[in-house]
Amino acid sequence: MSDMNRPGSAVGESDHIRTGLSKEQLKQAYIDNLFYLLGRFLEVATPHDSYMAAAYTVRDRMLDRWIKTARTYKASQARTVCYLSAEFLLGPHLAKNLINLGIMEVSREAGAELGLDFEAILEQEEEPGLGNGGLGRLAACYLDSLATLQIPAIGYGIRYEFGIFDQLIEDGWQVEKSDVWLRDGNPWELPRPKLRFPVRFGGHTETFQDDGRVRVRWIPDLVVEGRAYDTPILGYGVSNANLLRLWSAHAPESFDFQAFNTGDYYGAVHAKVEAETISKVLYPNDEPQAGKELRLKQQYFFASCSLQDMIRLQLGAAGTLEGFHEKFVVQLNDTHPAIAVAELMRLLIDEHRMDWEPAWEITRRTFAFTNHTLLPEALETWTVALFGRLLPRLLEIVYEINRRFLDKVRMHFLGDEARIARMSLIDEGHGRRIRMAHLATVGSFAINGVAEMHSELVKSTILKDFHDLWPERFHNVTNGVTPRRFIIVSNPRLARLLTECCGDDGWVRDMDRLRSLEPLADDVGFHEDWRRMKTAAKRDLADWLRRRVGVNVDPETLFDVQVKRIHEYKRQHLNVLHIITLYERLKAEPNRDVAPRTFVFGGKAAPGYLMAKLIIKLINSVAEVINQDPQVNDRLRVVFMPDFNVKNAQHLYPAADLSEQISMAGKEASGTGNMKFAMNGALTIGTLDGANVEIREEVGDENFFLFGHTAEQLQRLQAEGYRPWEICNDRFELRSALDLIASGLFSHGDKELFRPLVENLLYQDPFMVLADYELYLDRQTEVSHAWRDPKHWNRMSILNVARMGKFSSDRSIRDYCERIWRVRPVPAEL
Ligand code: GPU
Repeated sequence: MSDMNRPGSAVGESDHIRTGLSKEQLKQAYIDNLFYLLGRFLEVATPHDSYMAAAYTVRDRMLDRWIKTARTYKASQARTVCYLSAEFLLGPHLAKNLINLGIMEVSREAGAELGLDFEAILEQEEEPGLGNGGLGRLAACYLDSLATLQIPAIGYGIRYEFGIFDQLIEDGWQVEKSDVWLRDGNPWELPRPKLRFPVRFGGHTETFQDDGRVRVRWIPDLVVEGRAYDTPILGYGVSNANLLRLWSAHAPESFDFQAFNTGDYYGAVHAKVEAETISKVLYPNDEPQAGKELRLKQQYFFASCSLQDMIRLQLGAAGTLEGFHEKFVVQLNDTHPAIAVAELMRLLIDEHRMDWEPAWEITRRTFAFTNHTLLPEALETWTVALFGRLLPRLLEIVYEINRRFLDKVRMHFLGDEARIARMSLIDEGHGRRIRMAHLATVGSFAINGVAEMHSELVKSTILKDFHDLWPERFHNVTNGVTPRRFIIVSNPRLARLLTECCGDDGWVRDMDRLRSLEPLADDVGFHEDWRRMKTAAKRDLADWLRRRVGVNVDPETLFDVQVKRIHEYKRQHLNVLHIITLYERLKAEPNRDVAPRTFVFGGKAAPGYLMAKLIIKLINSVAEVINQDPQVNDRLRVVFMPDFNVKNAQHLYPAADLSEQISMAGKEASGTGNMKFAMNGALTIGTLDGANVEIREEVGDENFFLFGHTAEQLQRLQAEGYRPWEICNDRFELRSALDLIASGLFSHGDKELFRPLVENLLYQDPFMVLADYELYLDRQTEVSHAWRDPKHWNRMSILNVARMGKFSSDRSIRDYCERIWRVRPVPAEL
């Protein structure tokens, strides 16, 4: 090894083996890493070795930027955004980092010259699936935009040893397999073994005198240590690289020697196991609330570690905690980290000997809270009993926050006892529970929803009383997704076309520039390019489905896609009812002229959510019958893509013609898949729900297939006494579709299998599938007609892409910076 290669030699020179970006340097660095980090050489390297060496080669180039960014931020003394989230659904790093570094093409060439199969290397990466769905993926998009916009930011979360389960489909049913993403090593993270903080659980509290003041001491019965693992997050086309810091739980010492020496070997190891369980596995429920003790432990664990880390940084820089809120703003990603409000109070008061008032002043000026759901069953509460047993000191603090808060409420709404009970942090009605959304709201200077409609509903429903009290604290920040992953990485053909049309790649950082595509919407030559691009993506998907799922689909057909978590409110079963109706129409009238379609579904069901699992089984069962029926299978195909995750999703967005966003109006806070599809040129069939409303506003009513009752209409229907079975009486095709499921046609004659699903729809239908069925079918008929006119369809598709600029996560992050965080860019230079 030459001097230059040795650690410690100056970095930052453009000719350096660890930093240089030329093809020759990349090749040399790759071989060097293969040799020194993996103990291999080209001729014997496995695809996984190649992936690791490539990843280290890329990481080296990021570290350089990361260190310089940290220095720049430190010197600037700017405010840092801390994004606290129980989930970060990052997706594969390698391709994304190559893009953000601007070395995708040169790396591809370097790989080719070394005789490497570049695609196979990218394929090697295990998905870091530290999230369930929308909320976790949003956090990942926001990290990308924060770095790209050069905002000093840290993502804080949990380094789960097992992420979201892998989904297998066996006999049409979902089967869960644990996700061992760390098994072959994670080249993107840097362990920080010296960066560790204690986190207490259980035990009791006592008071003591200190300088004439009464203070509280918490004597826990378990102390867990949080250790930091850092992952650099590089911005696109800039030198800024931010930090994602994830906490892993450990026992402070591996053995309790006292117990060990007295012969209690198992007892001694027990504490270690108990501690390490905390970061073992991600809870696989999106929109959760199971009330599990371990979940509360996870929440407190990462909130506490993150705050202790911020305090360390603040004391290191300023030597005092005064002005903490000027140096840090903490965004709570839903209520999962809301316990941080009470924990910051505890740290300031108990550990740093502050008085209540100044501590509260700092706390409520530090936090901001994003709500991501209105579903009543997803609003987190913890029983006082569990909370007090696990976190006795935090319960005292929550009570004190509540006492002072309710005094204010009492004064503001003189004598309105009902309101006081509704607003209390403690729900006295359901066995005494702590309402985490109320804690987050009371402890935050800003509260926001994730789409216009959702933010309005937050103000008028779940947090209405708080909006009456503090209207100025309520905001909207509509979600967005990053075009780096969801256009450039996923859909390179579209990216190239957009760059050609815009004259340069400026659209990647300023998606509003795609408006310059609008004049091309009627250009015959451009239509040809558009068609070619789309068809190529559809061929790729068809190949992938053949290889990976073993099904054949025809790229000439309309690709109609619904991928997202399986949930009744998202109404995958409404989509299935449409398919069954088409099937029946074709069976009754074999020569009927219908636009040939391929229906693609994908998504995981929470393992304990039986109805969602039955919906998966229904989709697969309908697929089995239809795909094998020669009378229709040239015009209808149904595919369930197993294990929907970020990696697999990237094959879908570019190939979709129609995006299904058919949730019950008022239930989907925003949705973000709707954005990913539309910015890749799919047309949307959707309800007036979440961000669909704004997408339609942007792309134009005439380029969007709207259907369904509004949230208000549905509410009225429900208030009047909704009787779904009556709808069937006058809708012959609906009745018939439900009967067909019940008849056993899709279950080898078994009439029982789908009975719970059919009866639920007929007699409860909590998400009002039947109420929207006819409107949905009518709209789908229009979709089919539109598909028959490719010129018109392409025009709509082009206009969708041209007008989706608002839904770049860069816009969302700018909104947060201006409306909530009050932070500015701090550019890092190489
Ligand atoms: N969402 Br709360 C999740 O994915 N998980 C959750 O625990 C909660 C909300 C989703 C919403 O369902 C979806 O509408 C939204 O687009 C997304 O969060 C990001 O805001």
